[in-house]
Amino acid sequence: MTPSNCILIGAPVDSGKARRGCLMGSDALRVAGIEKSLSSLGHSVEDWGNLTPAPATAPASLPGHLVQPAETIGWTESIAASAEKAMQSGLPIFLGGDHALSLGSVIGVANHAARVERPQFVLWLDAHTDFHTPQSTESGNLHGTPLGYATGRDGFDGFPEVKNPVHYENICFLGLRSVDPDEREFLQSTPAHRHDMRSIDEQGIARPLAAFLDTVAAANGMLHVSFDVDFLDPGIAPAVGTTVPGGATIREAHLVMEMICDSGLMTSLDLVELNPFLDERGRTAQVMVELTASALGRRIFDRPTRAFA
Ligand code: 5AB
Ligand code: MN
Ligand code: MN
Ligand code: MN
Repeated sequence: MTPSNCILIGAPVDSGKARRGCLMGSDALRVAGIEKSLSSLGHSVEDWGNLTPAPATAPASLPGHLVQPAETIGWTESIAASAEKAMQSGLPIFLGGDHALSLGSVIGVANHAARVERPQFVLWLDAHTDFHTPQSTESGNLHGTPLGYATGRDGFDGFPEVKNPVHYENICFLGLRSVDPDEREFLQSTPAHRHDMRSIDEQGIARPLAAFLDTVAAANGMLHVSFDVDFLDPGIAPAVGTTVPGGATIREAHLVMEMICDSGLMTSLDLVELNPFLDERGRTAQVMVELTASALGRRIFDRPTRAFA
């Protein structure tokens, strides 16, 4: 595996939902040893510290039930700017923070991809599809909207302009098991690749992922991986506000990460939704760090470069 320049970007976003605690996630991932685990694999690691949101106001045209829209608009601006900058010199790893972080990280990396004239792909590891708009979300929690935003859906008044929307067919969801009726109806009308837990039970997790990675490779795409803690089963990852039973096992998750590593395609990564306040002796933070290490080269034995085809 080619060594990367990993750029740790703390984004302690906590405005994406009413329940607080994700702001501690960035530091918990550091305490769990993310820097050392990456450097011991031969990567260089820079830590850019924790970002703060740009000052922002929410326009009156946004629906009134949204939770903290101004803060999320500000975060989106500062995270997108930092993402674009980091893409020029390394592989950014966004240490969240809740999933509202990805409104900024995805548009930032997509702007970079457009500049270097490569298509942007997104692998969404999550129990949820996060495809809402400010109008369709019932909870008002913007951590349920990053993909709706980054694909250019209407209704995000006051948010930074999405200059390079991600194409639906360039998105692959793995781990779905909680999808709201509006998201479901809309997504079913798009060519996004959706793999719910039932299809993973039926065909395993490797096959759909291998097919997607092959598509990314064939297009010379850039691959953003967005890893929501609730992709994992709450039994192995309890530190999350939105637990949904029936998630990925520890081996399924490692296999996903190992295949991502073998593909050599990942160009940016989000680690989001970790709420250390709900953790048990740091074990969820530890699992996230170990899975990140698998995505960046930790392996049991050496294998041929492409373990799948
Ligand atoms: B997460 C729900 N769809 O909109 C909503 O954890 C949950 O970033 C969103 O995936 C979960 O509130 C957002 C019910
Ligand atoms: Mn989720
Ligand atoms: Mn597919
Ligand atoms: Mn999510």
